[in-house]
Amino acid sequence: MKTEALNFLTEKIREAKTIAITGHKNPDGDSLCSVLALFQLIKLNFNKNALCLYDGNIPDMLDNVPLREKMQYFGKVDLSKKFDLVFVLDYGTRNHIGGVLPVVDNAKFIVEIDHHKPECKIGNLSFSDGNAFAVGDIIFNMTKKQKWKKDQLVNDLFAISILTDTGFFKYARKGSILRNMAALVDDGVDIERISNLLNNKPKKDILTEAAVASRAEFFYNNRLALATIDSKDYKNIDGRGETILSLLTQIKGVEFVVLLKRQKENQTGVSLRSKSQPIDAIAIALGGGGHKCAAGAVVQDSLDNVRSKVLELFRGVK
Ligand SMILES: [Mn+2]
Repeated sequence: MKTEALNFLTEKIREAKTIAITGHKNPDGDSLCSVLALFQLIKLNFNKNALCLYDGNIPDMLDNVPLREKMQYFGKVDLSKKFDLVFVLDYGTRNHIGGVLPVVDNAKFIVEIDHHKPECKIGNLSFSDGNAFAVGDIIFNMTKKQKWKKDQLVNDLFAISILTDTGFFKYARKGSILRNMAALVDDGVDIERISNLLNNKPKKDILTEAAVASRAEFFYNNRLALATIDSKDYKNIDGRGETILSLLTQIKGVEFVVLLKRQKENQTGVSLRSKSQPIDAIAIALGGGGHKCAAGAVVQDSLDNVRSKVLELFRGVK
């Protein structure tokens, strides 16, 4: 992170009269909490208010995160307004921004902070780091470098970003993110409290997820587990079916987990997980993307067709 870029950013925040912050559609822990952490940092350090926008659904498990009430649904704001400064965090590609995209396109100045590959830069100023594990971690480093003031809310939000995007450190590949978390713990973050704050799923969710997992099919000598969320289940599941993925991944001998979601008659969501071998190429082949061992796509095709296509693609990596 270059000092000049950070100073330029500081200047831009100082000049801006109107600021909006957004993440990707259907925010996850990192997307939501990095938006809210930045909101609070701008308030504390620049005495400015920012509008926090989202599209899609915020999962119930994130209902208790600090400042959650600041998030505004894009459909309730004037999208034609030209903001002086718009931050786009953890967005992945333009397609992931959803209904907030007009606000980004109308912005006088766009700052992006992201950690996705491949890079699809849209900002006038970019803090994109494909090696970072969470956007919350990038903003934590920014805060440290700029010596911005932060409070307990910001610390908790950084911690939730980091914990959720690293799967409570399972995917942490560098010590730096643990050292940043250590600093947050020394600053008053209680990991057990945060973990309990996220145990907030509706009963129907967990029971549906368990039922979907129990109907999973197994292929290629039980190395691949495939679960299917039908339209009826889909309404009951909030978020991305992480419990299903986690349950199936725990099975001895299972290397790959595929979760197919019938979102519409001709639209199927695909989540892919792998214990070790990279599977991002499969997500890319389906028109999606993601990380090496956790990727996904939304395919405009029927569930049956996508199922055959995915099984065929896995034939090569089994
Ligand atoms: Mn993220």
